[in-house]
Amino acid sequence: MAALAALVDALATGRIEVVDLTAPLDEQTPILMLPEPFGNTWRFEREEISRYDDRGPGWYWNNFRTGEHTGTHFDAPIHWVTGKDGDDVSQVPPARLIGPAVVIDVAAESAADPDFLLEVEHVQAWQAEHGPLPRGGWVLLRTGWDARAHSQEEILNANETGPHTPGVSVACARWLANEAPILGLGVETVGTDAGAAHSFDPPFPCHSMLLGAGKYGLTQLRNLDRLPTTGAVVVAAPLPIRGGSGSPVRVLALVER
Ligand code: 23J
Ligand code: MN
Repeated sequence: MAALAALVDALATGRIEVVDLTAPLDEQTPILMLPEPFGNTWRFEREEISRYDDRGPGWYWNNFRTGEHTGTHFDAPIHWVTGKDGDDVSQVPPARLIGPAVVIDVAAESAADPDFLLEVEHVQAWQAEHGPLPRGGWVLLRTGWDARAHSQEEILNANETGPHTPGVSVACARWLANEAPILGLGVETVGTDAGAAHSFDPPFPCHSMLLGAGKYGLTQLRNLDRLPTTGAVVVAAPLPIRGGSGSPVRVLALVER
């Protein structure tokens, strides 16, 4: 009880701030676009049921349809073939939906090179300065890409050679999956993998290796610049879609001020 009372008090006094890491969801929310012959996720779409009118005089409501991987969303292990025997999104233990988070800031590197890849050496240098990666926690990769989230074109940054967005190298994805004690990886881009990751060996290494190791992904985060390098606590609670590979998610960070 004492810990929760202290939390409630800190929230009321502003000693702990709640930072929303979620991109708003509407018909313009950008989506990943895979090339032919692959299928693609639906955009967020909605249809009005009634709006204080003869279809419902006292009430307003909508139906919506969306992909599991549209907007800020959670990748569950079964999203990838390497994790097919792992948890679906409804099976992720609730205790794993709340955990510590650290921010690795590569915004400057990503501005200079949109194909920037995080390497094991970068993470080791980060750890030398800030301590070990959090056990059961998120690594949040700050690239500055959230500034592009208003535009499908800008966030994908594609040309004739495909999308160019920052991410994680094959070796670093393998290391994060197999050597790091983390819960998962969160990014500001439309997927946890770099734009060029379709051509990596193996392709899409973050998906392949992290989900294969029972870890999770979070995408299209924003406001990572408002988090401390270490010490935030993240609540990421996807919808419990039975058998689902992922879900749109509201991601909240608790930050001590
Ligand atoms: C399917 C295939 C490739 C990728 C993705 C999905 C995602 O990024 C996703 O949203 O999980 S790269
Ligand atoms: Mn996804």
